[in-house]
Amino acid sequence: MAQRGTLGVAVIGTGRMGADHVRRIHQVISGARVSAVVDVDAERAKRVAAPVHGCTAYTDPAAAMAAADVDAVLIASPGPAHEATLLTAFEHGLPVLCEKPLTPDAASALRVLRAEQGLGRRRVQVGFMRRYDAEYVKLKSLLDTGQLGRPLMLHNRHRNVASPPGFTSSMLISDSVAHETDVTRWLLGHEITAVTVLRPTPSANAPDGIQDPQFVVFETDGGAVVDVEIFVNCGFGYQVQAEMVCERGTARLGDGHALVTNMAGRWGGTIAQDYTERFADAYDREVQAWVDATRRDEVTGPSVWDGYAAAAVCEAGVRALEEGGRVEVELVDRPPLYGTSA
Ligand code: NAD
Ligand code: ISE
Repeated sequence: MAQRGTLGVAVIGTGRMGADHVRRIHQVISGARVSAVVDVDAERAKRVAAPVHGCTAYTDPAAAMAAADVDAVLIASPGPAHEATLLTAFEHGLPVLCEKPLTPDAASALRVLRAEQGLGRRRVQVGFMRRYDAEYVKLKSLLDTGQLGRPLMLHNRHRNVASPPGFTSSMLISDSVAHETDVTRWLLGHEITAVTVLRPTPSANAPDGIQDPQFVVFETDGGAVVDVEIFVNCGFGYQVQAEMVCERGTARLGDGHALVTNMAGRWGGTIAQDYTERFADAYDREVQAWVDATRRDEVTGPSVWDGYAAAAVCEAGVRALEEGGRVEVELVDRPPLYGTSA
């Protein structure tokens, strides 16, 4: 397949992630340029567009998608706005990189899936960037060699310094544990079948009324058990760690031992403070992979099926949090468009 010229990208949503992706496309990766930015906040869109030569600021996603210099769309608006933007992109025949979550619930994710199925081809890469993180990629490769044997358990720790304003107890699952639903499915190649959420006494540092931390347990259709400690007001740093326990050994990532210092009778290192620092390389590789595939007229990486499955697991997780007990995950049959493996 012949490679297209430089891809004109419309970045929709210019908040924390959107502005970072604009910088990345403008300054870090190759093969694409930011030809449009869109934000319902006109001033913010103009501010983000200003340093980028040839970039037009819009407030209406549909207007940007109709522009002649827009070949592809990167969605970084909040989750509830994704469905409408995805469906408009489909109408315009545009390829999409959509930040996680695909949509905030399983019903809307399924509508997107059915719409993409109706196109008869994949159009969307979902922004589960951990699949592009060097450590996760190494862990996946090791598991795929079979040297460690069959995976039995996966322990995850996911800690943020502080939750942003408006963050709710259910968002610890739908916004944060969404990542662990994806890495679980991807690393193990299993679907998650049931979710249980345990609720320790909230940290005194959590905003009033927020159930933080939570301890989430997944069961999978391959017989594995997976736990996730999610703690979004830990105060000390941004930490994502995982240990896979297999029949013949274990493998662990995220200890952050890149640079160890010895000083004044102590040894140690630093802890990243947020995701833009911890996963900077992963975001770069994710967006470069999307641009490269799009220029070959291909779609790779996490699919709408993966986004739908994550939404269904998170929905079960939120019910488990609110009602207690073990909640089974309901999934429709996987359409052939999305292959056979998580
Ligand atoms: P944010 O609130 O900082 O920014 C969202 C921006 O979108 C705001 O500027 C807002 O005005 C704008 N907006 C709202 N509705 C819009 C619409 N309909 N059309 C266009 N613009 C609209 O949010 P954020 O933290 O940047 O999160 C954006 C997305 O990125 C979310 O889906 C979030 O889950 C995801 N995210 C992913 C990661 C990751 O690690 N992959 C990290 C953080 C956020
Ligand atoms: C945020 O939206 C992300 O996706 C981050 O990666 C995650 O660590 C954080 O908990 C979410 O709120």
